[in-house]
Amino acid sequence: MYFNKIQNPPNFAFIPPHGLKKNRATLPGHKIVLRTADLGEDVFEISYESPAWEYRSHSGLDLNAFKSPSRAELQIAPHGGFAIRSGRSNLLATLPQEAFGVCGQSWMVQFAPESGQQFYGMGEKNNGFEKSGVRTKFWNTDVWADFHADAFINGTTDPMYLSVPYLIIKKGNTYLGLLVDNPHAVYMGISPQVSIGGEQLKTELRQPFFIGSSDGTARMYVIVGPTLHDLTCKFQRLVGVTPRPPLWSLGYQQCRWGYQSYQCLDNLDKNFSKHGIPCDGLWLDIDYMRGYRVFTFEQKHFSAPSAQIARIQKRGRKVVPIIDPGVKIDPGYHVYDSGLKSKAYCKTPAGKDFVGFVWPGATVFPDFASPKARAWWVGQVAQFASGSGIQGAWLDMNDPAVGASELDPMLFNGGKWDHSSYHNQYALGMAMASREGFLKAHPDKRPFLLSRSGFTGMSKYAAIWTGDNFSNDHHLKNAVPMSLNLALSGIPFNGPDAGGFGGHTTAELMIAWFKMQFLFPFFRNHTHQGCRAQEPWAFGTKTLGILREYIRLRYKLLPYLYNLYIRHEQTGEAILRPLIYDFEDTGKLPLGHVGDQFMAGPAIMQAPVLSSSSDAREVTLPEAHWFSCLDAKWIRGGRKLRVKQKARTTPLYFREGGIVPMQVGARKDQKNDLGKIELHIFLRKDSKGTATCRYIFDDGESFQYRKGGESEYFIEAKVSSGKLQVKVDKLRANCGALEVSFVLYDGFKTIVVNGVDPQVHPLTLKKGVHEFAGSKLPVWTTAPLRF
Ligand code: NBV
Repeated sequence: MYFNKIQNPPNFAFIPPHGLKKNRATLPGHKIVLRTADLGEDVFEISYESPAWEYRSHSGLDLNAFKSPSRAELQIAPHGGFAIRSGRSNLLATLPQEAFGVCGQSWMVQFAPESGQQFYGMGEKNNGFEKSGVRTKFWNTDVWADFHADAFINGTTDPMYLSVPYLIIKKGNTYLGLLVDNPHAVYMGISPQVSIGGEQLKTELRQPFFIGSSDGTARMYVIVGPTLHDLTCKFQRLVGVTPRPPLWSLGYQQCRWGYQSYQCLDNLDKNFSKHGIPCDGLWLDIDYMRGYRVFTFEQKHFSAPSAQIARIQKRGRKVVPIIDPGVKIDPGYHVYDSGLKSKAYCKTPAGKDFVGFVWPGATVFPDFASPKARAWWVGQVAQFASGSGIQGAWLDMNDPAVGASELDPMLFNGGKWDHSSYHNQYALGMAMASREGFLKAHPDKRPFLLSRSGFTGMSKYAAIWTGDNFSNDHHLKNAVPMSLNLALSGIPFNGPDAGGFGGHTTAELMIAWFKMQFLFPFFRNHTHQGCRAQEPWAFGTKTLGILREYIRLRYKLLPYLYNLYIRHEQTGEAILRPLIYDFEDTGKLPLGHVGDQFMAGPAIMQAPVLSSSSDAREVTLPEAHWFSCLDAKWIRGGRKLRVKQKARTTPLYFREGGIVPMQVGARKDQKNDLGKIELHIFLRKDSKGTATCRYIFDDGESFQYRKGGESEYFIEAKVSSGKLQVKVDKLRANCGALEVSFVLYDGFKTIVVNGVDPQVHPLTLKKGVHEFAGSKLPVWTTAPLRF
């Protein structure tokens, strides 16, 4: 498979003008039937069907998620193309000729380009934040095995491990989404330049943009936002939201290829305690297994796995082992034997078990497309999880990685499905079955899974890390746009390996990386075996101090972060988001290309310095007032500014109107009490409008919240005649009462809480200094109150 070439429109036969009659058309090799549906809320299904194509997507879209009627309209044209219109404006239209075509089993849809359009999404890609000019394929790769080292060291590989064929089209402040619900190798050409031998050919006209796939039903969904926020919520509801994760998975995670034994875990645990660094997860890479046999422990590394894991977990850190799908061919090894008995492995066209070559040597692969094989895997995971007491796992090599074997002969669903119809969904099937296995083992514990590969709908089952990156500035720079586009593509819980996986990192890079990633949805430090030590204490005292500061800061902000996840499950809202998600793109201050800054939720903006050798950058501050942590004061937005950070500081901004729940004091370990918080209110004495916050807390680990087992408060704050008026509404307190102290960022004389409630008046405000992100912020604080 060529990864870097996609289909060329001139090779396609398109439905001719007036070629669509009663939604039917004939094309070489295909009798096309066009089926459309308005799913409500401006979500439309468009499906070109042919007896030559199958629909084998396991994305599990929720087509009933949309209740209210659409305002926009889908119109079908006589040449088989379509348009989405709202009132009198055309939001999206296929080309007026040559809209839908085929070339053998491949199909293509061409769209009319419009000036001013910009493009985003595309899941996990190395091709920048905005996608104009991109030519790309969606085919899960095992990046280090499939590309030359130059490409993966420099961060130019495409495609990568995960495929979500989803394109976001922006025009002004209107956003549309286009999801191709097709598991084969989908491709997109976003008005690509024509080139030969690396030279671009000059073309006068703007090229159309097109999408298509190598095979399978041409089914797609068009969603009208109109805002990026609304679009993301609808898209996420269509593909399924990430269920509320266990609190521990939001904490800092420590990993390394080489952590393999109880001894390693014990040492790590002691070091984190000694250095006063909170850390929730200690990860085990492949060497904990007996000869890389999945679902086993090497006896000399773990003499009593369940007791030893229990000992570490009792100290407050979870143990997270890697699980690879490849099963060693080894008669007598219980997993291999039972899989054989259950006919659980992928077949070749000759009906043999498909063999690849991975860590354990000759290996067979579970056939996740087959319900029976999935049920077998569920059982294996459940047994492993209940036997060892683990509550989460790391699913690697599920691209699937099969070593140097050609993939074509690896068939699915009992040998009935060709490779390309399930390849991109292999990790999805593995994640589905693994989650079910964990739930079977621990029915009232929220499992946490991290996966390398994935497909549309993946976030219902697992978080994603962006695979094997490198410890260099290219990967540091790629991380923000990649995670932002993942977040917009329905994969909210994601993050890169902090510090970089391949190559030796440096203290400077670690500092830049931690400052960038400490508020990412997922925060795990990981490195390759043989690379220099990458634990926070491995770089001397000064660096330790800075890395520790940013890890502690994540824990300080954990109540805020956790509530972003809660909100995500309720509405589909993104956690990490680009500026265009929260702000209008005005002609005065264009935001469409700002992919090196981000919002973490609605109230915090980070503009990290994405270089290990610089301390300055340009920041785009959208129109608003911002409390700048760098300057320790309020500054005006609506402009670009040049900023300079110090060794311990970073360009971090709170947006006016935000109320940010934080834990109390500096966090020196991973113990959390979400019922005792500080509410940081970002209002100035002359602020207009109301700041609001819905704060929810629960036990952080069980499913009781689904039966009302949580406490929920609604907080409102506004300035009136120089006083700060705060209202705290207790909606339910099923997880206990809330203790709050208020922290203000302007010198208010008075704060009035819940009107004239005598129980809480008079309230005194104490002027002080809040040490935060390396700065000393002037604050005014109240004593704690109970609600
Ligand atoms: O299990 C070893 C590594 C793992 O550390 C890494 O995070 C994965 O992405 N694994 C890949 C296999 C070997 C890669 C060269």
